[in-house]
Amino acid sequence: MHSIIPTHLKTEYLVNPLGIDSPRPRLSWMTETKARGFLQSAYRILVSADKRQLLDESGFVWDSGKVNSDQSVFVNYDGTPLLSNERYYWKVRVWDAGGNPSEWSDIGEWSMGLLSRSDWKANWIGEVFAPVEGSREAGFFRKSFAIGRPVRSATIHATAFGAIEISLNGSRVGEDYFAPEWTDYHTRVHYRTYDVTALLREGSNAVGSILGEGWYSGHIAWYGKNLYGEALRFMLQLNIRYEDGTEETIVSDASWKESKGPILCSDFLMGERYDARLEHGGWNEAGFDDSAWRSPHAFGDFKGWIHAQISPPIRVMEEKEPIAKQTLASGAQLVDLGQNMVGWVRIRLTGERGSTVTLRYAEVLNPDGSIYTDNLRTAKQTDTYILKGEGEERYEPKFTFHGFRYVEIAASADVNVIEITGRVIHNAMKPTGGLVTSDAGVNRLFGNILWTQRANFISVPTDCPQRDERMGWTGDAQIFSRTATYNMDAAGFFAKYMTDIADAQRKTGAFTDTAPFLKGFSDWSTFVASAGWADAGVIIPWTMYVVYEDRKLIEDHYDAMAAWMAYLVKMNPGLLRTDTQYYGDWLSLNANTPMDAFATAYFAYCAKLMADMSEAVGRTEQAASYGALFERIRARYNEAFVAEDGRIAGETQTGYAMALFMDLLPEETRRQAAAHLVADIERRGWHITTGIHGIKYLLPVLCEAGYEDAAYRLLLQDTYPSWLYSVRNGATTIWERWDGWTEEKGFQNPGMNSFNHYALGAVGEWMYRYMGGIDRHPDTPGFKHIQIRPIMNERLSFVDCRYECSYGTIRSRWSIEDDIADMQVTIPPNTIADIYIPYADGEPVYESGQPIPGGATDGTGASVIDLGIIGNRRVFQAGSGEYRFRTRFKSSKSPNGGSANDGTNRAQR
Ligand code: RAM
Repeated sequence: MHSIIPTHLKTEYLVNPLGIDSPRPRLSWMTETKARGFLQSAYRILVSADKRQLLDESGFVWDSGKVNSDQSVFVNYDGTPLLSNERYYWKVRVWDAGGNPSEWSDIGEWSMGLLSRSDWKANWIGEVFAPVEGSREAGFFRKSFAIGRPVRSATIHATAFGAIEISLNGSRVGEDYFAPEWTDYHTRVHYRTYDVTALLREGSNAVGSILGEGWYSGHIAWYGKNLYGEALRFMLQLNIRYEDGTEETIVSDASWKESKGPILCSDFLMGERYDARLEHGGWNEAGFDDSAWRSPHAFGDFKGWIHAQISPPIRVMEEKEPIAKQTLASGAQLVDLGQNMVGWVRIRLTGERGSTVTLRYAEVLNPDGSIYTDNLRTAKQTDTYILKGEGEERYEPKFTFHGFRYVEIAASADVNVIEITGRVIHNAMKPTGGLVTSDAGVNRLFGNILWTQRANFISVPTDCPQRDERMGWTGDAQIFSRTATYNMDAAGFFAKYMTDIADAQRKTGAFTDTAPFLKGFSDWSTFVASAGWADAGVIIPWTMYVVYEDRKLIEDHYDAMAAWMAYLVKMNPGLLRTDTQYYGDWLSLNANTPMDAFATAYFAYCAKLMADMSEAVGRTEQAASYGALFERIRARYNEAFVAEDGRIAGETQTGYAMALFMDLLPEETRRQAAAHLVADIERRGWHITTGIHGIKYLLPVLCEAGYEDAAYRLLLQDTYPSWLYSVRNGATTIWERWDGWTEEKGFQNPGMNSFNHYALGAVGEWMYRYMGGIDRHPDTPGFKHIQIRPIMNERLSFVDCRYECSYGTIRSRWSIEDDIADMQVTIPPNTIADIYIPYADGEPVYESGQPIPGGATDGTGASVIDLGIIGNRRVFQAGSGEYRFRTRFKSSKSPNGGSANDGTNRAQR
């Protein structure tokens, strides 16, 4: 018997979250066992408000009882109502198919936030703006209080219009940056919850907070400052529970004290200016004399939503050391961190009081070796530190971030910079993917995609992290969303972003092109309803459903999505989508996909996804009507844009790829269209012409149509324009445009030339799903039924890919050596997988050295089932465990073009 144990307990989207406000949180777990073919037949969940009672099983708020079910993802809590500010502990045990119980899991926990408005006893305090463009000082707020008896637990709940950093008795509370992050502050603001039990002590205590501008009043994009308002303010409450059972609440109110301090300005786009001579030593400790500080301004209540943040917070995730330093002609130092990244640097230095150090950040260098800042537009990305001259000093900014690889340090001669460290920030999502191949360029490309995600998952999925933009462009986000979910556990991040999208929705039903939407600042007629952008409101929930089985996200946004579909139908009664301004296949190269064809394709696609999602949440009638709508739009699309010989209006790679991927073509036309697509690629010398949309669809449809070698040629192409062209020229992140820099012309289009834009990195999805071959089964959401279908190609000798889905880690490694295909596959517990193996006529397939069928059992009775031959593959179904298949490769090729694919030419969704 192998041991079985549930692990990786999650509540809602996070491990042991504090302060959630969903009344029936959903519980998920994985199961660990070495047994092959493990399927869960039942589970039992116990939840208690007391850890000891959970351990000795003496008291619960919920005992699910033994539930006969294989569900282990998003099980709804179903016990007695959960209480504000309470902590809950849970454990789970499962049974296998033979009825054998597992061990109990380790204990997971969560705490509830403040569930009703009346639970907030605190007041909004802060400051009214004294407007001085670009130089608003951060406010320091403090309050002393006494603790007279032993504390059992203490929790801080805090929210802010602005960005807040909290401290207790001199220690920073939590590790979050820019809390409570970016939302549509007209509609909603997040709060954060922290356990501060360990920071309190009997006697005098002090709580402090620093309030920066954040997204609330700092610069956003090119719109200037104070987009949401001027009055920076926060609300904080410390709930203390004493050992004797009594409770006390310390709240923000007019009795706090406020002062300015060393942070002379701190702005996301502009940078920070910090004068260490103005520090108040010990300001957040109990003994501090605050008699010279003033009373803060008290504000009335906020009428919008105050919700717990459901996504993981922004944290420092990694540090980078410089790989090179040099002195520039100007005398300034240039530091190279070796990686285009997002965050800032921390410096250790000495120097005289009043001396200044100026740090300027940039992504790339000019030919003369100076930093290239033309592409920043009006963003300054500059931090300035003024020394206090007291020995060794340490500085890093608090309320700004930069997109950079290089830092230029200009300082007076007396300043000695001892150390400089890059601090990498992003929302703290768990890494879930990995890929290594025999090609170093491909590996670097994969790394560049990851780094670009790290750089741009900063509260919202931003287009870029450096210039005066950094907005949540919905088109880029939907195109990259599937790649993002392979790289990291992005379920909570996108669930939060869907709230941003829903909050931005116009009264007409139109979704917007950016979210949060800058109401009143964007021209209300632009940045709305654009094809491929606004459609994110449908595509993202669908993506979260197929990856994470998140049905609740569909339910939560169903009405919003239905309103969007109704808007589209109303605006385009003839079902050809011609209503809005479009960006189309943005940043394509010499290939214009006609706007109406592009937009109509997305219209059809959304109808189809709505049909699927309606089905998923049991709305059968709507499923049928969206299905019918899809068919009607599809028919109109074919009439209007598809010629009899399969040519599609515009004859672009993007046009063909979208039609094939989105299932817009009748069966007979699919092959013709695919042939036209490949002919175009070949005519262009095996180069890509797509912009940010076609790029997602291109390689998958080539593989589905049997042109897998063409897909590999595009991937491995390293002449301009191509992914590896950027890699070959030193890229460490994905560039915004193919032609942002070329050997011939150098930098181009400085107004729109980011070197850290993830959209063209949407090929990451293909890398996992096709090159690695790790996918969900097309009929099943989540990875409960897995499909391992790697597209092997001798241009690479091996690919090793892994992905941690909701059930555990899936691995697919293949290699081709001496004509032998070798596949190592790991399937996680409580799933089954269809595994596609190159089919060589008459050639045997071995699993762990044994020919199959027959003999592929491991003694537990679990076996590998032969599902027969599909196209050019032999398919086996297997349960959890590790497998190793070997067979001949070459003779498996089909006669017509060397395809080892099954040639089913399916549409993909
Ligand atoms: C640019 C953004 C983004 C794109 C829009 C249309 O400003 O950088 O990538 O979605 O335009």
